[in-house]
Amino acid sequence: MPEAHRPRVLLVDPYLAREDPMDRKFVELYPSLGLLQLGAYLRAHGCDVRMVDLTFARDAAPVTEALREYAPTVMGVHTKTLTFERCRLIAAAARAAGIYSVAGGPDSATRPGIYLDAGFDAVVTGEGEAAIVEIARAVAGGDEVAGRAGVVVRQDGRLVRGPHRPYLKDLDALPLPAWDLVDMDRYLDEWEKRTGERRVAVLTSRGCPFDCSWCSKPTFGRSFRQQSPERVVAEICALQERYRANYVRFCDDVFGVSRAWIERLLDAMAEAGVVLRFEVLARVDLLKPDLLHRLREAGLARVYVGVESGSQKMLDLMNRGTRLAQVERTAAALRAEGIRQFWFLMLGYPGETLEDIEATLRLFRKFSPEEYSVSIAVPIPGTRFHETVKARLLGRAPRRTRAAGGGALLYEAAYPESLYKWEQARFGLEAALGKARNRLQPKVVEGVGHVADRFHERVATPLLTGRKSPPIKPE
Ligand code: B12
Ligand code: SF4
Repeated sequence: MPEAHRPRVLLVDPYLAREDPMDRKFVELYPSLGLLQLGAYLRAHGCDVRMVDLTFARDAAPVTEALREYAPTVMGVHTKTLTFERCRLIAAAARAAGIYSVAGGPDSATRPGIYLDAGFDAVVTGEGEAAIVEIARAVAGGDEVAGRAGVVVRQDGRLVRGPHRPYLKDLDALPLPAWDLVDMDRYLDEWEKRTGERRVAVLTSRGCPFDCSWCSKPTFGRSFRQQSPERVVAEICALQERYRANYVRFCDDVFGVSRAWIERLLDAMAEAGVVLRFEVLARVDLLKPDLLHRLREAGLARVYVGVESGSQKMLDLMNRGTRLAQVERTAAALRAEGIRQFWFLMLGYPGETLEDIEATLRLFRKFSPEEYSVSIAVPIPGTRFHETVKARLLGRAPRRTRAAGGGALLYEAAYPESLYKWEQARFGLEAALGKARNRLQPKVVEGVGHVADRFHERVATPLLTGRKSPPIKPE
């Protein structure tokens, strides 16, 4: 394509780490793989690409500068609920500069109308690669964008949605992410300072075939596609050669849905002589002890697991598809292998009683995971959970970060918000006691736990719920 007709695309990551309400120390920083993938694809399809990554910036000024200096054909912004307000400012800057703006990513896919109202010209609701190329070419050629697959625009006040865009079939055909679009050294230096390791993010699949009733999957739905193990190893080798990466976070929704695939990946890594440490997010039903052993030998250092609840009744209500016996087996195997475990737990899902919460706390106490997060269930629009509680929503703006992050109660649940907050604090104390077990006399630790339990039973529960507490059973 002649240089003059090449569409120029400015990609923007509006995430500003310094403004993340989660403490900067705890936020894990990786560049957006979605945008790096779009950048590589756009280049492979004849577009010129630049990117403004605000992660380490002070404010959004670099976007205005790039709009002026680069004068792109199209600006494409990655959206998360957390960054909505900044997206609005960025869309206004593009409009003022007369530049066509497109939003994509999880938040705008869930609520495209809000983004169009905020000033974006179009929203891409699913997989972005083919859609952004089509939009860039259409805008450069003065063609219509409305009606294209996977694209939503507003016309005469009405939302015009194009048909669903089929997902890319062959993920191996995608070019390697365009890491050069961001300041990789800055990310790696941050990691090296914090952990001594050069950490990078890698994706081996898109989507998830499971169907947990509270999970929102706005971009890839229930589609599930995997790269070949060879392609994954090629990406890791490139990251090692170019950036001296020695730790990989596999960013898949669920790592290793197929055991045969994991075995092949481990073989391919061994064949290529890849030496690294890595972490994954996985399901307890997929992590059999013998597989964990092999994974640990290959460098598995940390596993994020969605334990969610210590009550089988709750796991069934959530349609998790996991058994408590699997949770226990996996937690024990992780401990035996010396692999760090990070548990995700959820409180306040419909149907949960105080006894169920107690069961979750007991499970937590039994295994003392090294890390955890316990959130208050967030009903995300489009999920079955949201459908169930729609009539009982408390009308709090879902975009409030505290709420979006599971720190606030968003619907009229069985108990008041104060009870859930108190329960979160109990998990905090339990975690501290778990850590103290190695350092203090067991009697002291048990004593503090006992006093906290009695306080919960006799004071906190009656005060916060107006009901008697179920008796706390000893282990
Ligand atoms: C890995 C991951 C992380 C990693 C790495 C994040 C990163 N920088 O990429 C870490 C742990 C650092 C992380 C942090 C956070 N995350 Co996160 N994360 C994920 C996860 C599991 C995968 C993201 C990913 O790489 N996907 C693969 C790529 C290829 O897909 P994609 O990004 O969606 O991009 C595709 C399309 O969406 C689209 N697209 C995306 N952007 C654009 C832009 C344009 C213009 C177009 C046209 C298309 C387009 O095209 C892309 C290619 O097809 C998702 C869950 C999920 N499945 O999306 C959650 C998820 C994105 N994270 C989420 C959240 C809330 C966060 C945090 C805000 C948490 C916090 N601090 O409280 C932070 C924000 C940090 C940040 N830098 O933005 C939420 C966002 C929900 C929402 N509505 O906002 C998700 C959806 C999880 C969830 N269900 O709650 N996260
Ligand atoms: S919570 Fe995890 S396993 Fe369940 S549907 Fe969502 S991504 Fe899949």
